Amino acid sequence: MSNVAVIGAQWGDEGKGKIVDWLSERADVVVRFQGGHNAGHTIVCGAQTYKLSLLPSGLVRGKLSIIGNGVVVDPWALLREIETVREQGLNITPDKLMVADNAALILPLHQRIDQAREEAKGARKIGTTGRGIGPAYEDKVGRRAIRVCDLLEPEVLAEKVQDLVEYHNAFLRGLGMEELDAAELLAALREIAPKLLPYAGNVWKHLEEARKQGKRVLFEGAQGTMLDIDHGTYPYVTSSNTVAGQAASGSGVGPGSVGYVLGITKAYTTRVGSGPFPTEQLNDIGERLGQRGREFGVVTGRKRRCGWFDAVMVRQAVKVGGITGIALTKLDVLDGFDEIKVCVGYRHDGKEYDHFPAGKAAQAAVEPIYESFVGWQDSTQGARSYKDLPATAIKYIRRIEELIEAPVALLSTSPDRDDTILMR
Ligand code: 2SA
Ligand code: MG
Repeated sequence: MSNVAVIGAQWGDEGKGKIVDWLSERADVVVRFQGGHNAGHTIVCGAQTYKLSLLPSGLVRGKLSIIGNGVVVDPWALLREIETVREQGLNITPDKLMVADNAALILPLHQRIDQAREEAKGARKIGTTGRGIGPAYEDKVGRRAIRVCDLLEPEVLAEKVQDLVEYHNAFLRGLGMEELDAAELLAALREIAPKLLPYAGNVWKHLEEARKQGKRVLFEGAQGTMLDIDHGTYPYVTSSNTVAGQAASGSGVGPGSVGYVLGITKAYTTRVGSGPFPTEQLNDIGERLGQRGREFGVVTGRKRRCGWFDAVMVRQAVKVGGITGIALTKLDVLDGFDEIKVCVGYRHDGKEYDHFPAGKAAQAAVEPIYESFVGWQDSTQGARSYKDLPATAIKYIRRIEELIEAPVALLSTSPDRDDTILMR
């Protein structure tokens, strides 16, 4: 196996955690390259269920796990998560976990701004996870962020904290909100520094060493392509690039090192938060998908919106992200439906579209064009071989492959890692 990048091909929650876990057995290093503790990966490992947010899933299998420079790191959340999984029996030490010294930090002020903005927007909110992701990336791109390495340089840290607080206080004053106290923030950072710094390291050099030694790297994506800051349903997106290209710049390797790009997609569609969702089913079908699929957010517990599989959207994710093959998850949630629908195009303003238009109004207004399938009554849950699948389910999978123009390489038939069928 070459290196592999695992990428969400929808709006997140496609079941990446399980697939990453399945693949991490064959990998030497697992790397997160974007997002932060807004991600939620559920990993079922024997009797234990781990709910990871910021930690790379490879830790569950004792693999060297890396948080790359493309991730925004909340050091308090990271240490809390390390504590939680320690209590579940995972021993996390600096020789198993490395955090890029050039990664930007999420600070308490970012979370405060994120939540205050969402509240102010009311019905027009993005539906963020409230973890401070957007404001932290804004500071990074604005060249003001505090980075992990700043914790090693006391004078630089003090100066940067002062500048950052002045910048934000100008806004907070304007909004009549309580201003930030630079001394307080500096003290909090100095306090957390000795707990975080043992994990800090030079990630790109480490990955170069791994490459020379022929080690296999697994890049673990979070969220999904339709939440990508450029390619997603802007502005209802997260604040990072979620596509495979980001695996390179978000960890410090060349694009050629990313290897096989495995896109993960559910056999239907879900999204959390606001924004367009052409195939959403605000009816019994959506309810049934949500119940059977246990569609609740890992981080926030929010109920996910549910609808039919959107082949146009996934095809777009395949193209913009260079997806080599697909892992199709949660097929069993469709068991027992008499009829199953798949979106194969959109209609808007008297025109037909074979892609998701970029405009906000157009994205909200497109009407899906459906192809209808006969469902299957047998259970596909836990199937471990292709020949165990009903003929109509196979037909559904084959048609999806045609529509999205990518092969289904893996089929996941339950949260259990062993219930995974290698299709080709
Ligand atoms: P943010 O917090 O700024 O990244 O939110 C912006 C949008 O991105 C969506 N988003 C997600 N969508 C699905 N899953 C995510 N992770 C958690 C999970 C979510 C949870 O895996 O279950 O627990 O609610 C995730 N993270 C961000 C978010 O809904 C906004 O639409
Ligand atoms: Mg998730």
